[in-house]
Amino acid sequence: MEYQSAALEQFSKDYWSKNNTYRVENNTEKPKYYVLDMFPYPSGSGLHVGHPLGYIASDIYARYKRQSGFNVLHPMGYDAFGLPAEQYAIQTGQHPAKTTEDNIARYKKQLDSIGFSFDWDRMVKTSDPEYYKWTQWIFIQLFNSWYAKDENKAQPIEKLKQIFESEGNKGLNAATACEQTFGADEWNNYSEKQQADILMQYRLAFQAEAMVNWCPALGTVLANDEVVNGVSERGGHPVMRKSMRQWFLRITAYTERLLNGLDQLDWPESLKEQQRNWIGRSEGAQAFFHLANSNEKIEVFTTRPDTIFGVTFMVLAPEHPLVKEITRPDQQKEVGEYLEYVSSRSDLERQSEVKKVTGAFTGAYAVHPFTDEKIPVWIGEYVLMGYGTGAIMAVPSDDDRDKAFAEKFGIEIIPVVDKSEYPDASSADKVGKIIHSDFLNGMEVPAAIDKAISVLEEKALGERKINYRLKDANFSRQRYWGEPFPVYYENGIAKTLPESELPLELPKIENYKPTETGEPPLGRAKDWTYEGHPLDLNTMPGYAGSSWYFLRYMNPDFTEGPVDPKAEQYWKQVDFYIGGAEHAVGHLMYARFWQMFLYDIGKVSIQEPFKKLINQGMIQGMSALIRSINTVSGVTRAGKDVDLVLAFSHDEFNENKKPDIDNVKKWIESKGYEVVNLSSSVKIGDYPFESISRVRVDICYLNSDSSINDLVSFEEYLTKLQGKKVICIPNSEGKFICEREVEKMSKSKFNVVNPDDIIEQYGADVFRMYEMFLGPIDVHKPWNTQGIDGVAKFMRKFWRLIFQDEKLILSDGEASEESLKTLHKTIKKVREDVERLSFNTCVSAFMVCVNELNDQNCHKREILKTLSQLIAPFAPHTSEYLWQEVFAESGSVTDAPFSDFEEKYLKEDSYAYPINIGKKVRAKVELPLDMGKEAAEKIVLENPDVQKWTEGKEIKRFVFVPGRIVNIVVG
Ligand code: ANZ
Repeated sequence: MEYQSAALEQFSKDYWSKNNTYRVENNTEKPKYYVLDMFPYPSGSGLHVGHPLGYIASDIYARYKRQSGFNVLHPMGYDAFGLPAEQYAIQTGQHPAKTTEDNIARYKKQLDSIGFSFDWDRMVKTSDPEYYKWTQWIFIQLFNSWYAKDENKAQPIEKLKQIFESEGNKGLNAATACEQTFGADEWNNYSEKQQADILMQYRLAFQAEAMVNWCPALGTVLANDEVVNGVSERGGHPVMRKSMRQWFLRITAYTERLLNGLDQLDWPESLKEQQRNWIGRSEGAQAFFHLANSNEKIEVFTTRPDTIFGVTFMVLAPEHPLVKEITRPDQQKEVGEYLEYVSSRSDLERQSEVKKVTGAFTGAYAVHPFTDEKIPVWIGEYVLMGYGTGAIMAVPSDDDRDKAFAEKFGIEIIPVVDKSEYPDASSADKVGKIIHSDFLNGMEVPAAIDKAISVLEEKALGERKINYRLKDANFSRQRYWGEPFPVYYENGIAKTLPESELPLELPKIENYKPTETGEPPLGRAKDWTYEGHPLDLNTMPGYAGSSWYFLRYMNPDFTEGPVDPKAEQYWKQVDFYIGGAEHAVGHLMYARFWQMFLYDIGKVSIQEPFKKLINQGMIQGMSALIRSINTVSGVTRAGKDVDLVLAFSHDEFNENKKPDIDNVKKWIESKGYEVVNLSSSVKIGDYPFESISRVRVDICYLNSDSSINDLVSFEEYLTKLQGKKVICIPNSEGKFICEREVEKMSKSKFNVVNPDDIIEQYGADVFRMYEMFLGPIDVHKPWNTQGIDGVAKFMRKFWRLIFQDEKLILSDGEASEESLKTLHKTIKKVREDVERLSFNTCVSAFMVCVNELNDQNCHKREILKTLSQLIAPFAPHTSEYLWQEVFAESGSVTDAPFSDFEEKYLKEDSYAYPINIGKKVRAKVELPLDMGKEAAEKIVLENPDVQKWTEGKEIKRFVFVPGRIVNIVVG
């Protein structure tokens, strides 16, 4: 029989589902291995060929590990809460749960058709109440915890209350925004509300008033990483800054652990660097500058306290609370106008437009702590309120932005670091000798930094300080389709529901928009109360459910908590995680943070969730384009002028070739039009290129060589697309070729390839192999259907080693030495390449192997059985069928051991000697490795390729280096 993928796939799928092949047990003696994919958000448009790339790679690895004797957990689920389903609900009235269910059903079907070894019994769905019950539970634990810096871990809030009752908060080393200090008596005399407000400032899940990213079009607050270039990542709507009371998670308590943990992880260095930058640790000092004629002082954060004698002005962020207070009356107007201007600017614009220097003088002066000089205080947009203290000491000699500011506003510049010994150093390099700086003079920068800090500390003018860029994570959305907060308000005090009330399920509402009074959609729910108290109206953001899903897969049916401790003891952490690079600082940071918190409260035994991680590259689309021009006149039908669009085959009309007028005429006339004076009408031949339109067309009309499959329907399609009759002008062979361009794969670019179509045409195993064959897993690469035929041909060739004309042609008996060599060298290569996740080179190795076996006319059962075992992780359907039906093995190939190689077959006994003639390699001659010089000389000199270069010449010398090279010196 010919290679018929559909039949093989059916056979294997039936077997797998009947035998629960992919069910994974927790109780086994086998060593464990946990392979995880980033679970998808089930969007309305289904999977395109880019999505499964990572899943195929992880599936190959999971299958390889399983065949190598591991108990492999390889689960899949859905990140099912999120905005698109809700936007769709607003437009159509359909409940997001229904949309989500429909999309999931489609995803499941698509995923199943690719033959993944997922254990679907472990599927989790973040929107399932049985799942989000535990997301809410974790939130409650965060709410009921605070961070003790001395113990360096989360602690129960009850313990904090006891501390406050007996000692107050003086000397308490906790992660908190609370600046107020109190003793035990004071605490005990506070009202319940006052106590609740203080505790709120210590909780790991807390509420606070804060400037947030408000997106009016989406009606919600967005996290920083959901805002790209001032617009929402989803939908591209404008985002503005607004002060609101919000839920936050105190991720900043974990900064040092998040930073230090990175060192042990086997992640790409670039990804770790992104996390380090996001955390943004800076060492320096916090210092105070008193204001002249005032009791107020300005607190600054600086990484360069050594430059303090170079401070010639100070800059406050425009939003700094002191601005109002210190601005002198004669500067009110200017400052007011400046504040107005700044309110229109996003943080991003303020930071990125470095060349734009703006500011205003407040009229106030500070006093230099060491020189007592008066220093003008300015406001400027380049100082951000959200970083450090929102105020800086400006040192124009050593900071570029301060320098630009000083130059623009005519402020003095005092050089304080002599960098003459470091001619290539920039001011950011922290090198040089301190000058004009009193007690720091003559010191090198690093020593001067230390000295400056100790003097500041001695004089109580400042202290050593480490600053982080990382901010507490905003955790509330004013949306419907997310986890409700298990929180109610009793006399204005936020309280969490008892565990017995979980899950707090999303209420049914008629309309998913915010209410008329601007409340979130949950404001529309009837009786949204707990024991008569109002429930919180916010829902959790998308990253809530995805911050711990990998733990739930370990035992999704566990009813006593989010994570089954026994299962966790066994699976511990994800050994290998694969997913998109876009989650570098969002999901991967939050998931690490939640894991560390769960570790602190004793729910997991390991601090880092993902031991090894790789990012798969993006598969780009190959857009198809045509060039078209409008005819204005010169073409008629039934005596009347008509307006046509001419679309050209790319090889007929491109940057280098102008269309052939006779060919154009021929095609127009063949469609029943009359060409009266075409060249004058459209000036083909000297047509200016600017007025040609390049139009993207749907790639579904294209063959794999970019030609159009059915020109008649393509013309109809173009006519519809352009709203005018389009005539296609093919090349001289009657073929119409489209131009191709590599772009992001997207519906709007008509370049989306659906895996279903590929699988239908070529089969799932060819699809899997082809995705891997496209290139190294972690690089971006275009989807180029051209190569798929090669992979399909390879599969057919493999098949024909076993079947020919409906008949099995396997032979028993011993395989030749040559075939054994081919096989074992392939096993070695595939083993090594799978281990280093180089799947594309594995596919090439299979191709080479099949070609060699074919050349050797090898149909040996022994060889082909081992080969199908080896190829099983890549082409599981085909292998399963062969394993059971042809090789008559019992059980699944999934459990057959991964083939091993024997060293004895890897030894080469011949070598293709490069033959150097006149200092150039002119030929290659294969000789046995044990052959001596004399015999070799004879064979080499008789070789026709060699003779071409030696004919008529004298052989002066024949140099033979065994196993390396032959050198022939001719005269
Ligand atoms: C004086 C100075 C002299 C500074 C010098 C730099 C160089 P990183 O490394 O990113 O932490 N800065 C502090 N808070 C700021 C804010 N809210 N907005 C804008 N800039 C701010 O940068 C810390 C440095 O950035 C600080 O050290 C401060 O300028 C500035 F030769 O102080 B420096």
